[in-house]
Amino acid sequence: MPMQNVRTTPIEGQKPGTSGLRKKTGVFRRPHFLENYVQSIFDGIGGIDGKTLVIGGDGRFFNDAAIQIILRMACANSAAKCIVGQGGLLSTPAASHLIRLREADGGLILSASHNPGGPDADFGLKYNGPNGGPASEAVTDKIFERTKTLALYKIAAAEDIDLEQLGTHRLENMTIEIVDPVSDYADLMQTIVDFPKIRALFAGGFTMCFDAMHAVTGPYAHAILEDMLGAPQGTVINGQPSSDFGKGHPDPNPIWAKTLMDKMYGPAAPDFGAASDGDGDRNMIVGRGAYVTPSDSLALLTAHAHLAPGYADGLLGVARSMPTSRAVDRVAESLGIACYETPTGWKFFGNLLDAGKVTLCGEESAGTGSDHVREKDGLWAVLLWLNILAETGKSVSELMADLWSDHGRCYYSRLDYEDVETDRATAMMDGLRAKLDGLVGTEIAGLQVEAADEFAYLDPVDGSRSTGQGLRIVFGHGGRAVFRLSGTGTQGATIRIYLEQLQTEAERLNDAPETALASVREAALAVSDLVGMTGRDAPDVIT
Ligand code: G16
Repeated sequence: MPMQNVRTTPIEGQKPGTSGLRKKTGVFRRPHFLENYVQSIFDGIGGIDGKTLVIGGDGRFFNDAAIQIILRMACANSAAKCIVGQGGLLSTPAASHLIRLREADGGLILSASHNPGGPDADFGLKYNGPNGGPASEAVTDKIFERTKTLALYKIAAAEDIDLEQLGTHRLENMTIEIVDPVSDYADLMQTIVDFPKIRALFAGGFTMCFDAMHAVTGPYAHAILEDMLGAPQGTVINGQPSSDFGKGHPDPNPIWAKTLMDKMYGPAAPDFGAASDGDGDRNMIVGRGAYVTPSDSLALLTAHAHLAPGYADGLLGVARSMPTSRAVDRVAESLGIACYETPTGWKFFGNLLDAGKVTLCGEESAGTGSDHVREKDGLWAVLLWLNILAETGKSVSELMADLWSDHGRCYYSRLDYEDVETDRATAMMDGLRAKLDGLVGTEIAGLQVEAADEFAYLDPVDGSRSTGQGLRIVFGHGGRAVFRLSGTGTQGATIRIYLEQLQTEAERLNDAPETALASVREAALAVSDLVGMTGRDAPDVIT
């Protein structure tokens, strides 16, 4: 079989963002684009000669064609083995688990997560290391450097592999093993949460709706919730993965998971609702008439994780990304465990998890996870919630009410301004950054500024420092506004404003979030002059 060395030239714009490289699908399909990036990954990690890689994706358009290219390139770069999810499917947490279980040297995950899929939508590729987690900044920097000098890539001229056929295939000297994407992951879940307890909950008539959003968790949810845990057929909706996610936006939040929200706030609402995203790492939790913010979900899971067998000995510590609300900090303090604050991006949790400093971690962007893998894990969060509901016998609303009365409520919301002209978004951030030092002690929209800075993170494990990680303004009485530019968008710039307001007065724990956050929102818009600087008078998405 001929191995080809194909001459190429560097392609601009291959800098990995918050979570790998995400671009329009059309960009990934341009000549050499994918090949250049894959070769840069292989070179950036020191070559893959004799190595084993896990490969899979969320099934979006171009998933299977891209996997065929990656396999031919892995072969030409002398990899020993590739383990691939059947049909090219692997949820991100399942891929992370497989890397760890098989002691692979890393993996390539094909996904643009919650972004829509299709020829005119988005595609993405990221490299995860031998610990199963997203590559550290040091590694992604090496990959990016390589993209700037690349002169050739290696690829085998070979027929496509049948990705549906379970078992072992050969491509020259490389072995390809096609595995069931669900079974190892389902086995892992049984070691963490109490399956018999949850089975008894469903047997007792507990009802649930899980919206797989036409994405990768469909097969996992059908197998685990319906087949193994006995939830009635029909509990999982939109459970068949499709290459364009049923023309939807596979982002589990109240805007994009509207079908589920309508059901949960309707007259015949089930006891529990949940959704997951394109690649299965994000989750949304909603009770009957009770949406739970991701920040509150992290706090709730921290408070009750010990009820599940996997965490019966308690938690070592917890971590949250900086923009995530400080609700979990309050729970951690009451438990007497450490709470770490990291930049946005799951990769920053890896060292803390590997070093045994934290057991749970999470982000406002609907990501929650634990040390069982090195990615956030949507279905795991849903199962842990089910375990807690089964153990306590309480409803979602009752659990939340208890959490707020014990620790206060951190009202929370995120405003997203999408596809803003990059220059204008940058100018707004620069303008605000320049003001920060002078803000402390001043009053904005009636709120007193207590602190204002640009977040930088010193990794306590490897001593690396990450700067420029978001502008934060802390107000008196538990208010906070954070400003960041998204690192996952594929068009223009996305400005994110994160709003938070603590409330501890018992009679104000059930205010409408918009009311509770009105002052912080007004102050955030005033101090940033967002409307004047960007010409946008309203956010595109509010979660
Ligand atoms: C990725 C990262 C998360 C991050 C999120 C949003 O999630 O893994 O850590 O919170 O993007 O990032 P940004 O605010 O920069 O857009 P996913 O689910 O898209 O892989």
